[in-house]
Amino acid sequence: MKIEAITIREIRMPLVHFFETSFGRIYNRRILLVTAQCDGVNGWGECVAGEDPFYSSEWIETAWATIKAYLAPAILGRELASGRDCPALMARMRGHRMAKAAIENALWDAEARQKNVPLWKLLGGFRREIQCGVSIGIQDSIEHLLDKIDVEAAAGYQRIKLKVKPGWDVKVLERVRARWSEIVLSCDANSAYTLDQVEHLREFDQFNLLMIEQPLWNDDIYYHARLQRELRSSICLDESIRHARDAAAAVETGACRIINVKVGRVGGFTEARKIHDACLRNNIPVWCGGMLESGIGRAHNIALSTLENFRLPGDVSASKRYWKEDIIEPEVEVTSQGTIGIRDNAGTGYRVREELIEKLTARQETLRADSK
Ligand code: OSB
Ligand code: MG
Repeated sequence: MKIEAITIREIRMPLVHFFETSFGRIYNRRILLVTAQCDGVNGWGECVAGEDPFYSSEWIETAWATIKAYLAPAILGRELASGRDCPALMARMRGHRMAKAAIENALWDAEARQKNVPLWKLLGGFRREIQCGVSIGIQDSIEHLLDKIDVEAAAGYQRIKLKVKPGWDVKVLERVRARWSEIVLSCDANSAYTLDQVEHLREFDQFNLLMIEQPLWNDDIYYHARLQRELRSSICLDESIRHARDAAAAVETGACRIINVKVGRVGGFTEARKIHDACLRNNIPVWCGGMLESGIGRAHNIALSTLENFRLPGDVSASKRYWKEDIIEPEVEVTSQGTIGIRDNAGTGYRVREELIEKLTARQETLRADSK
C-alpha cells in the first residue's frame, strides 16, 4: 500500500467524570488523531500522549511536532506491504513511541480495511470476547469512591483497579475490602512511592490484591526487582516497560510477575506483539492498559486484547464511562458479564464518525509526499 497522505488532527473531548492519578486530575482530553490515506483507503490511529508530560515525557505538542517533522516524512510516498514494515522506517528517530504508535496503528487499520479482514485477525488474535476491568481514579472522599465501585461492580466488571498514592492507599483499601471481601481488586500507584517505603507497601499485602501496578519510579526495573522480593503481592509494570527488551529484563530480574501492555507506550502494534510473545514464552500474563482513549484507540485496544496471552481483565471499558458521545459507531459496550464481544467486520469493526470528529476538531494539518 502506498502512503499518500497523513492527516494529524487535535480533537477535544470533555470527560464524563474527572480522572485523578498520583500525578494529577484531568477534566478534558486533547486527543491527537492520525489518518493515513493509503491507496484511497483511510486508516485511523490515536496518539495516547496526554496534555502534559506527566505520565511520560511525551505530550500532545511533542507528538504533533515529531509526526510533522520526522515521522510522517519517513513514510510518506513509501510503498509498504504491511503496517509491520512501519517501525523500521521510523527507527532512526529515538523515543516518541506514542507518536510512532499513532502512525503505525493507522497503517495496520488501513491494511485491515484494504484486505477486508478484521484487525484482530491480522494481529493474530483468536478470542471472541475479552475480559474487562475498570480503573477508578482518586476521588474527593472515600464515600465517593465506594459509590463508584458500587456502580462498576453492579455493571459486571471483572476487576476493579484503584489509583493510589501516599495518603490515599491503605485506609482506602481497608474500607473497600471491608465492604467487598471477594471482588478482584488491584491498585496502581503511577510511581508514587520509593524503595524506602517498603514497610508501608508491605501493608498492601493484607488486601489480597491481584497486583500492585508501577509502585516505584517510572523508568525503573532494578529497584522493582528488589521490591518484588519483599512483597507477597505481585508487581505489575506499566510505565517502565517501553519495549520487548525492557519486558525481558523485567522478567529476568524478577521485577514483576505481570505486565500491562499499552500499545501507545511501547510504540505500536508490532512492539506490543513482541512483548506479548516474550511474556507468553515466560508464562507472564499480560493485560491491556488504557489511556482514556477515544473510540479509535479503544477499538485498537480491543483488537490487541484478543491475543492469547491477554489473560487478565484489561482497563478497556465502555465508551459511556468516559464520553457523552464517542467518535465510533456503535460505541463500545460491555456485557453484564464484564466482557466486550469481538466484531467480525473488516478493520476494527467500528465505524469512525467523521462528521462528529469534524465538529470536535481544534486544528488539523494534512502532510503529503510531495510537500516533504
Ligand atoms: O497508569 O494505567 C494508567 C490513565 C491515564 C494514564 C495512565 C493510566 C491511566 C488509567 C486509565 O489507569 C485507564 C483507562 O480507563 O483508560
Ligand atoms: Mg498504570
